[in-house]
Amino acid sequence: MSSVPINLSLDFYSDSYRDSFSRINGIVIEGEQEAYDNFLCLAQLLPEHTEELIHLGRMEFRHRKSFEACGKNLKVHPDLKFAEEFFADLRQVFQIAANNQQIATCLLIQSLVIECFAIAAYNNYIPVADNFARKITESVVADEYLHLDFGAAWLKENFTTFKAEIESANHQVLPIIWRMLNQVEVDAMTIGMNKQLLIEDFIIRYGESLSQIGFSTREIMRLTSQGLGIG
Ligand code: PL3
Ligand code: FE2
Ligand code: FE2
Repeated sequence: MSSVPINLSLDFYSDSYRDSFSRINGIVIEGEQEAYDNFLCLAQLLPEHTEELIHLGRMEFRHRKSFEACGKNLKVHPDLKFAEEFFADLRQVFQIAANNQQIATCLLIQSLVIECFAIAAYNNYIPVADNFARKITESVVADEYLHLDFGAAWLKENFTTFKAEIESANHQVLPIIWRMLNQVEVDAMTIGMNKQLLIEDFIIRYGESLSQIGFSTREIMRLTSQGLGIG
């Protein structure tokens, strides 16, 4: 894969680029912070994996710092207020599940859905990023695969017990993800990303993970089209 920007006319210092980047940068900083909080919460819910989950959480904290550096490099202030609202619904679903000790739901949200969303977004951003952010994002995305693997392995091992819970969590969360994607579409386009590719990459990666944990192709079609308006 070539790393030449698709959109050669991107000006990383233009007002419109920096305006959109302030929201995107806020989203990834807040997203990494929430991922950190979620892994620490999971560390308490899964005593036999506490150490590993704290380790994964610490990576998220470093990701936050790394993306803060990307904003500073472009002299952009991340719009954290926007970002907090952006994640509010997803955070609420996670917190309710955590309070009810619904481990499978929490893992599906953080380790599958959010990580697949992040991997799709970061991989789409890398070819159009400035040099500084590209290197950082490449190293961040390598970590995100580990976070995805953790959840996929646990859900696979406990698939029969939690199949119905996983389906209901998917049902609750995917419409929120599509809404978030629509909300970020214009800013993502301004920084050179492509919404269609982002959606495709998310569906492919998420579908592959669902297959890995035990769902059939037909079930995956139903699960991934949930809330897309075709399911
Ligand atoms: C999990 O480790 C992190 C969760 C972060 C979620 C980020 C979602 C990104 C949404 C679309 C913006 C992509 C732009 C990427 C630029 C760095
Ligand atoms: Fe991360
Ligand atoms: Fe992660």
